[in-house]
This record gives sequence, structure tokens and C-alpha cells, in this order.
Amino acid sequence: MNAKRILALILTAILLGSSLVACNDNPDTPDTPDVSDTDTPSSTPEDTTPEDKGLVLDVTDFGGTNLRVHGMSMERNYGYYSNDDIWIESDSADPFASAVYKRMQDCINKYNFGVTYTDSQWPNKERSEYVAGGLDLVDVMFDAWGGMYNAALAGELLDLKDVTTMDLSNEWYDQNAIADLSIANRTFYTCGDISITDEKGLIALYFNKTMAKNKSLESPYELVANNQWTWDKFTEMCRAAAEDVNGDGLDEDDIVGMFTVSGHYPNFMLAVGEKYATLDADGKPEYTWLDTSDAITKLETVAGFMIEYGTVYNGHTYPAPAGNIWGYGRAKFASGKHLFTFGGSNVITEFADMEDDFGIIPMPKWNAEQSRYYHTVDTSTAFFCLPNTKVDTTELGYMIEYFSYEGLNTITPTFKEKMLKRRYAQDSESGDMLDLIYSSKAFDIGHNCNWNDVVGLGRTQIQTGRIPKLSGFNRVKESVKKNIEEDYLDYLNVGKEVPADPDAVTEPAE
Ligand SMILES: [Ca+2]
Ligand SMILES: [Ca+2]
Repeated sequence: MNAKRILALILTAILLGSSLVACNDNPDTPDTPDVSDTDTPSSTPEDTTPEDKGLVLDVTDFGGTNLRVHGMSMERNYGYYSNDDIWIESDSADPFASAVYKRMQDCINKYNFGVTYTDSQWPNKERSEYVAGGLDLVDVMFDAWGGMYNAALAGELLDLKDVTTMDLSNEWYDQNAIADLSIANRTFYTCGDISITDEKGLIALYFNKTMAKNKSLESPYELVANNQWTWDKFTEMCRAAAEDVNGDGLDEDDIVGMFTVSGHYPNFMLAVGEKYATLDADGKPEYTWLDTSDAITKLETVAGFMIEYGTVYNGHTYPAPAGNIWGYGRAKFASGKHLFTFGGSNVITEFADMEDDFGIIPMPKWNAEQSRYYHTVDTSTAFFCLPNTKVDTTELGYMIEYFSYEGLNTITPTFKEKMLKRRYAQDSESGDMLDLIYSSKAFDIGHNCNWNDVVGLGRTQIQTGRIPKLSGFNRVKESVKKNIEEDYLDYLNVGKEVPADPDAVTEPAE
């Protein structure tokens, strides 16, 4: 038996295994069968219906069809969330580009389907057009996930859970995103090993290691190791580092503890354990913003820090060149002016020529009692969805399963291990921190849906140097709850057939 045949068998067994898990109540059934078992399925016979086998056999050859993927072009968000991980023209000496090529080749060689990639600045516009016109031109669309909630409500997206040939419980789909963002337990968009956009957009902190050493500050790595990486410690370090070097008040030549922007405050709040809303077991959002005295203290403390003149440089408040203020802040960090800066792992390349040493560190916990870290993905990051233009998603579901599964084997590990850890990180601790950061992903459905612009309400206050007032949030509270109620009901039913009126007379089709 040649290697290709063995791989095909393993794959068939894996697909068979995953399709069985979907209808199997036994949690012990393995997702991935042991390689030695591939000739004899390890699942129990009563789970193996002939239909399951037939379905798997049916998709062993896709007849050269293409999985058509569309994403955001380089004009959007300075290109940070474009997909460079779906399609490539030829193999490359670059490990990541080569992994992209390998995945494409594996799809062709093992299942005989190709991949095409197109992009545009505003995929959402095309999606609306395609859905309105019933144009089946794109299979998978990547777009900023922050806006996909509205697209789902408008009926533009398919519920991934309705695609019978996809099993969202597989490890190549992001289980945190699915759990945190599936209103009414419906999943219209998510992320996973299909792409590294979510890894790129996962926001953490970078710190200037040389500066920390020169200013005799504690090692953030040791603080993490000793469970002392807390809000108090983080802000204390920022204050200790800040220095008005020319004695004339804050300007761009000064050293500050942290560069940030007002819009970063929900990420800090999530890091200290506060969300706008959470989902209950039915997937119903519950508005949780500032619902305890602790939460109010956290908001006042976080916002108070973010407006601390001289300690923090808020790119939304203080003069920064017009345009890419985020890039401006990172350039300042790279030139040794800021102790901390924030960003996804997509910005690490910008520190490659930095003279000082830098490291990666989690967002701080509120205190040592907080049980875990929380890191979220920038809402501008591309997640994937399926435009609601398809009647039959059987074949498409299988292709997404396989493309994602191959991403788990090739794309994600190459990006994390070879690129981030080996090429760009400067020390082994950064690699450990990345593992910690990646394993603590969380999403706030309230930030995502932003009912009554509750996110903007706080951001505007911070931008103008004020701590957001509780009264402002209280004023919109009842309206937010009402909107949640309405959206939940819409979400339950969107895209589902309305039960036929038994009294209605149906005209026969011509
Ligand atoms: Ca990913
Ligand atoms: Ca100054």
C-alpha cells in the first residue's frame, strides 16, 4: 500500500469518525481514530450506518471543483486581516507560504478539489448583492466578524450548524468563539484552523525588555509565573517607566508606560473579567455590563488608567499623525519610547529591527484570585461565513471540513511554531506566553452586538479624558435589554421556513 493510499484511508477514517461524532451520544468516541485502526473502523457497529459510509465514499473525489474563498483586500485595515493563508501561486522557500501551498496541494491530491481566492475592500457589500440577487459566486467569505451579527440578522448568512457535513465540535473550529458568539445556539460565523486571521488578531501586550531592565522593573515573565501579573502590578510598572524627558509635559519624545487607544478599553475590561453580555444555555444574551460594584470599580480603574496623562499615550486623545495611529504607536514602541504596547500577533513583524529587546506578555488579570486570563480577537479580524446563496451545502461542508482539518495540520502550527516563535519572538518565554494567550481566548457577545452603541458610549468619554459615568450606561440599560429581547427572537427564526398557513391556497408552479 503506497503512502498516498494510506493517507487517503486515514482521512476517510477521520471524516467518518467526525461524521459519527455528530450523531453519537458517547463522549468517549474519539474524533481522530488511531492510525493503526484505519483498516478496521474503531467505532462501535451500531453507530456505523450504511448512509454514513456512503456519504464518505461519495466525497472521495470532488471532480476538480474549486472551493471559492473571498476575503478582505489589503486596502482594508492596512492589510492586517487580509488572507495570505488560503491561496498561493507556487511553492516557496518561506515556511508559511510553503504551508499554504502544501494545503492546496493536499486538497487536490487527496480529494481532487482546488481553492480559489478573490478579495475586495468591502466583502459585506458583495455579500449583500449576491444574496439579494441569488448569485452563487462565493462559497466561503472572510470579513470583519464585528459586522457579521447584523448580516446574520439580515438573513445573509447560513447557519453553519445547518450544514450537515460540517461538525462544529471538531477541534479545527474555535470552540470558544462558537460557545461565546452563538446567539440562540446558532452559529453564522466563526474562526478556526481554516485561517490564521484569528491568531493574528488576538490582542495581547508587548513590552520593552531592555527598558524594564534599565529601570529595574520586575520581570513580567516572573510575575506571570508567580501568578502576580495583575492590574495593580501592570499599572505600577507603567507609572514607574513614564518620564517627561524634556520637562515640558507629554509629547511624542517622552517615555510612557503604555500606548493605547480609547477603543481598547473593552479589551482591558474583558481581561479583568468583565463582559457587556454573556449567553445562557439557550444562547440568550444576558446584559451583564456593570452589574456588580466590583465591575464598576474595574471600569473606573481601567478608564482612570487610560486617561492618566503622562503614564499613558492615548492615540485617540493626544496628537498623533493623521492616519494609522496604531502604526504610529507601534513605531514609537519600536523606537524604545513605550514600555508596553498592544496588538495582535500580526504586528510582531514591525518589531523585527527594534534595537531594544522586546517580549510578549498576557493582558493582566484583575487580581491573583482571578482564575484565568482573557484575550479577545479584534472585531476587525476576518472570520468566515457562508453567504446565504446555496441550496445544497453537502459538498461545500465536506470541503470546509477538510480544508480546516488540513489547516490544523499545516497552517496553524507553521504560523505559531515556525513564524511567531522561531522567527519573530526573541526569547523562549515569549513562545510560552503565546501559548498561554492562545489558550485563553474569549469573546464578548455584547461587544460584538454593541446594542445602543454601549461600547461607543464609554469610548467617547475616555477619548475626551473622562471616566465614563454610570448614569450614562443606566440611561440606555432598559433599551439595551429590549433590543436584546427582539434580536434574540429574530435570531431564533432567521433563515428558517415560516410554517405554512394551513388555510392558504398554494398556486401550482408553472
Ligand atoms: Ca485560526
Ligand atoms: Ca515632554
